[in-house]
Amino acid sequence: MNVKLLWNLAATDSSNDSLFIILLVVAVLVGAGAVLWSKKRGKRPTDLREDAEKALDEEESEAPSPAAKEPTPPVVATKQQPDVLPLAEGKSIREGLEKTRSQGFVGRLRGLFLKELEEDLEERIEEVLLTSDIGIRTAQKLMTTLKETLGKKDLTDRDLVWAQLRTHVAKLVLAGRNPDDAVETEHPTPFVIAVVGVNGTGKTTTVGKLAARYKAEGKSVMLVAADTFRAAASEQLEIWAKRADVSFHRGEVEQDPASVAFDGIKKGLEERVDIIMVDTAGRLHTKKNLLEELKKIVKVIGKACPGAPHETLLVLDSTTGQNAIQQAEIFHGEVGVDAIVLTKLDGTAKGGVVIGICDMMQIPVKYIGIGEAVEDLRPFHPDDFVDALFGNAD
Ligand SMILES: Nc1nc2c(ncn2[C@@H]2O[C@H](COP(=O)(O)OP(=O)(O)O)[C@@H](O)[C@H]2O)c(=O)[nH]1
Ligand SMILES: [Mg+2]
Repeated sequence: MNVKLLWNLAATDSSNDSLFIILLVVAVLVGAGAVLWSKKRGKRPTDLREDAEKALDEEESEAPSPAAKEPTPPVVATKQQPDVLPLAEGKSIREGLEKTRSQGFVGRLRGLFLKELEEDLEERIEEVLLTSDIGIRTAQKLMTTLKETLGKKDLTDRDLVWAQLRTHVAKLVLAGRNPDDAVETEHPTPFVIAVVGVNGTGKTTTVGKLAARYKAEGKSVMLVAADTFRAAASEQLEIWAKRADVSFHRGEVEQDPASVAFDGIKKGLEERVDIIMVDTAGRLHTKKNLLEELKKIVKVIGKACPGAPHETLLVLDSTTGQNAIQQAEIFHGEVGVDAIVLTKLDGTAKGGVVIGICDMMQIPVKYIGIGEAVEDLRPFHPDDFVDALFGNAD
């Protein structure tokens, strides 16, 4: 429509109606023009800004990031972690064994002697030993030796009985130890340790604590998370690796645990670490196929590094008492166990199980766990153990 025509119309017709129509037409024309202009020029400024931001985002996500250029290496470099755990002195072995000392068989024996001496003391001692967590066979052995070394009369002599018990227990817990153990021997490098045991016994915690211990001794360590059943298990080990400032290898989700162990050991060989520890899943000893899988892991470890594992460490939870002995028998039968770690002695009065395990298995107990802190995993020294239990009879 012509603007001049409109103007003439307004000029010739002075009525309000025509003025309203003219204004309406002008408004429509201006609006349509604006829309056309905006279409021609592009989008609204706010749209444009949003689009620009989106494009930038896309560009960023498409640009090869440094991480995307190379596949993320499975080994987590932990060198930059500053919070390396120092090995504090921690509680004493005696404090860690307090429950066994006061409430367990040692406490019960002590109780017998604190009371008025009873006629049937011999039977009472026997009863305490037989119902303790030492285990029946070991308890019988202890009782027989006591009777042989002490006459009936001496069995009522508190100091004599105590001294004899201490001597015999000290002999039992030496079982399986090589007299040369005290001598520093040359280990192959890397020294590969397979850590096995039932779920929840404390394998991962033990691996973490050992890593911190080895690191404090100046050794380089690689931890391998071959427990692929739960993602949380690998994460738990990774946290320990970071805290101890050691290398770590985990597999892909649902990767075969044996192949994770293989890759981890190869990685450890490449990094030339001193010690490689393979943490495994809690193979329920009652499930045959799971034990078969554990055997496969052990075999594959040997393929990755001939002669490995140089040590198969069985972790047992001492709070399970006699069950721990049963587990030891089964694991030893299936994969062969070189040394035992008995955890959670701080939380139980069943510390007598250490004596039963040593006697029944004739495998050295190498470490004991007396708490959750890093320093609470202690090398097992038979003398200290016996001292902590029987020392200062009062
Ligand atoms: N009190 C105490 N707790 C421990 C000890 N060793 C391990 N634990 C705890 O036992 C639980 C199970 O340990 P974990 O290492 O996950 O067992 P895994 O399933 O065998 O790997 C964790 O809560 C640990 O902190 C110990 O010596 N004393
Ligand atoms: Mg675990």
